[in-house]
Amino acid sequence: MAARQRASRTDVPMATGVAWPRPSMWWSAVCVLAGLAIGGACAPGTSGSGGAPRRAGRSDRPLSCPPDMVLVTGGVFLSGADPEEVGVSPLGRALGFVPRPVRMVEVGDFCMDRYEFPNQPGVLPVRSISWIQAAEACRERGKRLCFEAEFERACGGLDGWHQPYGGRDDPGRCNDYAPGPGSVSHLLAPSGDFFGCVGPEGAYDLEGNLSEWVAPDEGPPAVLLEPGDWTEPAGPADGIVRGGTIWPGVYGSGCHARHFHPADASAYEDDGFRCCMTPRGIQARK
Ligand SMILES: [Ca+2]
Repeated sequence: MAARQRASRTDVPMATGVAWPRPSMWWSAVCVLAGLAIGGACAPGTSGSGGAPRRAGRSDRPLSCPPDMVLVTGGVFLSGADPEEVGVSPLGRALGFVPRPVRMVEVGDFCMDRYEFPNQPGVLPVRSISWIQAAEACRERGKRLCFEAEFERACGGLDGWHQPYGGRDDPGRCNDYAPGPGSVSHLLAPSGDFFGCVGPEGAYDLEGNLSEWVAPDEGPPAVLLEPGDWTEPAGPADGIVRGGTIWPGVYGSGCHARHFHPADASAYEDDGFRCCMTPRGIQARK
């Protein structure tokens, strides 16, 4: 797929580990210097390998998810991005479609649908659905909409990558670089067709294809580094949508792209969703 190269969050491949002091480095420093142990996030083995971790002090049972979901272990991760890194246009800024501020955030363990709803590989995902309808569809399946912090964690990993596959754009790897305008029905891909567009734990299409409705985080997330004026950008509407879509939008693209629509709006044909739930083996979130 033809695509344009855009400035990425780091111009150094993350695989080399030579990027500017990204969170894993900060994180180690914080753990050592501040002695933090919030949520076990400083402990080894909490970086989301998709295995069956045990959470000290929370349960003796290993965590597990249904086979069509991925397990994402909780902990502290880098949330947010600068608008320039995400590619927010002047119009997007004027509309308030900007990423969350850069900060460390804690999230609990969760299960996430491997694909956009209806979570079936090779099937076109559901679109033109309101936030309210999406939340109900998840509820009917014993799940819930993913929280915003969960989307960020599953997409960008612990290091807050710009894309689900890493810190540097690889145009065409996700379905988010459609050249020029086109109909969504023509450009939308069946779930999993972009097989390289996968996050650290195995969730596909977190970037691109459809941008995704998410639920607002429950309670204030923990801010562990650089405390200060971390005012959450308020949206112009009550429904949050995360990630890029088929083409670069006014709100940019990647794991940190963020925009808003009214929760009852179903007219946006490039918006979809996926469901999350609490893993088996720990108590349900309050
Ligand atoms: Ca998506």
